[in-house]
Amino acid sequence: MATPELYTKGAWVWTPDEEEVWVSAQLQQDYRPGDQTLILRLSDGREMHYSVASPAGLPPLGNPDILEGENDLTALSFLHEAAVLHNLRVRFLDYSSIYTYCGIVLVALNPYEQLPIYGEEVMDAYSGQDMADMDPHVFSIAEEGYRAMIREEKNQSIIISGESGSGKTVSAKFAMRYFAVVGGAAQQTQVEEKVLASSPIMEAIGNAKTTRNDNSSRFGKYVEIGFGSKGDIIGASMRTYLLEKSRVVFQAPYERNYHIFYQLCAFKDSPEMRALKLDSAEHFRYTNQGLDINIPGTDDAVELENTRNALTVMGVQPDQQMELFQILAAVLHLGNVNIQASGRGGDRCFISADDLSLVVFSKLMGVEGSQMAHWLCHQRLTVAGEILVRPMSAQQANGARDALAKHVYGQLFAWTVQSLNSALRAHRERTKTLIGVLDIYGFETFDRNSFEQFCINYANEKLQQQFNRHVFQLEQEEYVREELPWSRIEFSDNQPCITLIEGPLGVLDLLDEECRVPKGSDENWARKLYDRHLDRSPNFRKPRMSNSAFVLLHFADMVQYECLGFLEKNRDTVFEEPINIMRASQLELVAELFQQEPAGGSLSASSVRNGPVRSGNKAHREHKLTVGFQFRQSLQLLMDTLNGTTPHYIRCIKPNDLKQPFTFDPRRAVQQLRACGVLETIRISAAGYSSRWRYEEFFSRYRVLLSASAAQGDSRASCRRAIPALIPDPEQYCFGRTKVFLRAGQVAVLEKLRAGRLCAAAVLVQSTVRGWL
Ligand code: AOV
Ligand code: MG
Repeated sequence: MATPELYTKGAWVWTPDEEEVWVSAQLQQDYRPGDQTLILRLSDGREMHYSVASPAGLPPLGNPDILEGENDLTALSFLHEAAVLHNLRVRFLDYSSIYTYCGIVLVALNPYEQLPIYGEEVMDAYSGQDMADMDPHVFSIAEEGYRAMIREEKNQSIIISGESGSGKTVSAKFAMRYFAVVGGAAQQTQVEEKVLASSPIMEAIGNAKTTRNDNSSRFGKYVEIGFGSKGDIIGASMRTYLLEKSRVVFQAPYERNYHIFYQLCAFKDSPEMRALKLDSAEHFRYTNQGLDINIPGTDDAVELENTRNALTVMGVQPDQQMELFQILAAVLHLGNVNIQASGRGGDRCFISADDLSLVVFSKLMGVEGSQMAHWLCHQRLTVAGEILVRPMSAQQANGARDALAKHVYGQLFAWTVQSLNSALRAHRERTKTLIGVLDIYGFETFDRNSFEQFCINYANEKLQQQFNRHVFQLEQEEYVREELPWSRIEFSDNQPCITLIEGPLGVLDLLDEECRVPKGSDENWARKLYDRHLDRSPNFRKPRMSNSAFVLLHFADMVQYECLGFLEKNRDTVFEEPINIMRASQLELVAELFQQEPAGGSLSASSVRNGPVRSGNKAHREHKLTVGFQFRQSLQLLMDTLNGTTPHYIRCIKPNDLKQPFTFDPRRAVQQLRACGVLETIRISAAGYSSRWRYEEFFSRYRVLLSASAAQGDSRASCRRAIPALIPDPEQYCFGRTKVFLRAGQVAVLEKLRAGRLCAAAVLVQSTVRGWL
């Protein structure tokens, strides 16, 4: 790439820097082959000696000024990390441009500031345009997907990735809004409105404040928007992935439970909510563990109005809404039920008959309080065919109570998704093609990482692999198969980490096995992990100071997971008796929630058990699907779905950890760019071909452009004859064995020519017809 002749006195180069990652410097004398050092002058005037003998060799060269701020980084003359980082920064800080094309990927930097670039007039400007003519934007990617869907009659997907707080959910919402506006023009229906209304509802019940993001998605979501033959929206459906249920009963410092609880508490004094006996969120155990119940800049009361309006748009009537709120309030009261230890050595416990929280909980759920109190403190066991009732310790009962709360919330979440799906379902006509929008929880690491972070990071690992496979592996295999002249571009394959997690005897397998063995424990599982993977799996480490934690080297970063609690979270069991009581509730919705047996594919469903696993009773340990097992399956299904679409990628970058507007921390940015392979993506996009047609397909679409003589013979020969006339620059295409490959922007050129030709033909027909009349 960079040749020694370019290293002359006065040339600009990049040199590594602790703080800035790369700083620019000017060469003080010509470089001659054989020189060991270069003398550089940094912009602050300091001189330094740069060792050419280092493995890096000559430093990367600066790009010509004219390329500064370029909106597609494949245009850079010198393509290296320093140039990519510099350009993203200049665009972000000097031009407030948060979007940049990095080859086929749109990179989006989180501005942490509302920008006036999402209005309908902006959407109109993007609508109907070619990507090559448009400034990078979520809308340009959405438009590209929409046009490709119509042109190729093929399902598309917008895959949004990036670490926690980088802007995925915001981007997903703008993409969906774009489809609603662009696809909503044909008929005046409520479908578009409903598609948009699903977001605030899902955020209210599935998003929460974490230390990384004030509005962090704690579930994954894949929304498929269905379009009819005219490109108009006709419906949508949503699949969700593994909700973080532990948050319902526990929050780390400075985090919150799901937004909806605080929204309800903000309405505690409203007359219509009086029956719910709400209080300030500070007074409920399930909402006060994070110590701070507020999010700066968010008014939970206003948010509840938004949630309710959205529910109304979805067709959920006010009395049904109150039923939902009633169950949510009941969960809060359940958390305040006071379980008191009793018996010798505290092996038993009880709930006082006048425990107000229990009374309110039971009333709100339409169940018998005394029954509930009994079955929160006792369990039914079947030992050797006999049914026994055994008292629980206060600690066990607290665990059972929390498990019940999580279960109720999980069922309510699943029920809501189902209801939204029925409201969004297309009735009138059959969907022709779909565009899916994927917005999952981003990669995250906290002071303490548990099963939830493990699952979230595993999902991100899978998504990164889908990207690698599509962009690097399959692409290059196709070039080789089609016999194009091609030199391979290397990328960092994350298969070893995925094998470590989901392969035979991997982390998930060993976890499931430990959940099945009679005396399984988190400690034993840790030991098995060390035995199996230490010094054998390159992505596995054991922390020096702990025997109950392990470290995984993910594509994005190293994460230490604490084993404590993994088994229980993977089993996700609730006791059967409290569930039976719920099932018999006088309230329709409550009864309905618990009728549905935990379905195989539904990840928010817990497995119900009627005794403790450690009882050694075989009947209790059979055929249950663990959370990890189901999650692995649902991710595989998601990958299959995505692989059946033409993907469009948006890569969100979190430019600083302080949520500061337009602040660029180069170290954080470069870490994310490296992890997701942005540089390699630009390289392959610059060297490769963004579109391809089978010769027959090309022939049938662009027949109007071929002269009569060129259109003779087989389609391959015709294409070879015709294309040089249509695309003068031979660099812009390449003939493969069965396909013609085109560089970025060429399809747009051909489409314009075709449209012009068709239009001219139509005018001709019209004038001929007029002539006849
Ligand atoms: P995430 O979805 O990627 O994180 P969000 O989309 O929730 O991240 O973004 C986090 C916050 O960044 C938002 O609440 C906004 O305040 C701000 N933000 C992001 N994108 C924009 C934008 N385009 N314009 C203005 N502000 C923006 V997580 O769900 O935690 O992985 O699990
Ligand atoms: Mg999100």
